[in-house]
Amino acid sequence: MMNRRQALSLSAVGLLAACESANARGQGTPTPSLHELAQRKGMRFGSAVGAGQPGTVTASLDDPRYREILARECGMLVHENELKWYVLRPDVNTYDYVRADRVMDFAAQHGMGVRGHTLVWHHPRWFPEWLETHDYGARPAAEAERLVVEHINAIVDRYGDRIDSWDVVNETVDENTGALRETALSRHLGHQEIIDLSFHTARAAAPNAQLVYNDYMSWEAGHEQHQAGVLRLLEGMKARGVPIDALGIQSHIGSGNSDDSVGFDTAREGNWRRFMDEVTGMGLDIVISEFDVHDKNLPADIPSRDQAVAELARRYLDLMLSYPQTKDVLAWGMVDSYSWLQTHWVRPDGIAKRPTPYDAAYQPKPLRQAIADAFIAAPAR
Ligand code: 9MR
Repeated sequence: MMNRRQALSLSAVGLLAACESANARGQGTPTPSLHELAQRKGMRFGSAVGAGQPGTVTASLDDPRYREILARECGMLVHENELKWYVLRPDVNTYDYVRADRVMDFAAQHGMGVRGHTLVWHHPRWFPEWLETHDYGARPAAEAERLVVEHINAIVDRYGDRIDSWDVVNETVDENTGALRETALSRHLGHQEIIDLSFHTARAAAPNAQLVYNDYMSWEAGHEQHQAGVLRLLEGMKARGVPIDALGIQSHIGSGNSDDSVGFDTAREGNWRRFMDEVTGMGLDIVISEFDVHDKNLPADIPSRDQAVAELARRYLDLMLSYPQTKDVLAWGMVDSYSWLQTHWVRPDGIAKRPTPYDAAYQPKPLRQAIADAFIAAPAR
């Protein structure tokens, strides 16, 4: 029997389909899986998973019920944090693969693909402290180059046969100015140089993998500078012959990800289509790389909150999947209790957020149905 809360939470979008498919295999196991639905249209579906500090939101891999949802719904995984420099590289000489390996092992056991996130998160906040204080010596540009090349080669050498898509550079465009961010590496080597070097190195190390620039410019009002900066970056890379295959559009949609974000849905669809047209017009593919729907500014009531989240997701995915260049869709987490948004920009009323396809009781939500429906409605590619 479904309890009242679960019945309510399913009452919004796609109620009938969700119940029918859930009942077919017992509650909480809708069929076909999201990955199966994606595959029918020539796409893939997957999720982030974390092997972080046990007992925290970053440790979803430790939870057998989370693993069960991944195994059932996903054809691919992405490390939430485990390939980042600040996790892998405790100091200049050490590579600590323990946590990253756990994700790779789980993916292998279940025959899943893996996206590589990320070789160079070119953002001063997310490099380890030692990269700032490192002694770059008499030839600092050469030393910065050596660090980047060595890092990329080491990671791709270890995982390259199992990772077919890399976020080579992540978030290097400043959201407010559209300019490239400065880090210790770019100070020594140059902004453009560090990006180009990363992509050329990745191509040489992984000649058959998809190489992606990944960022969080989104369709909401207020993202215009960010979008323009990313377009400038991509155009420059194409003009210089830098090997890039796709743009990773993180797709953290909804309430906006900042303390002063207002409202829930400030999408500017016409403007966003122009952005998508420009990107795809450069011959680039699209990866929806970190999808979730931030419900910070929605009223607390669960059925209406879930419905608003699902409706926005459907509108967004319909637009995105109308581009045949969109081939992979990855959720940034499958279960609400493990979402990064629980610990970032807490709701004024302090209650838990509901940004992912499954609730904290591991039951599918209207958002899960919205994703399924978007795959069903999408043109084949
Ligand atoms: O979900 C990730 C969270 O656990 C980390 O604390 C945070 C900083 O490393 O990164 C989060 O993931 C980010 C991703 O790597 C890049 N795009 C934005 C994501 C959400 O912040």
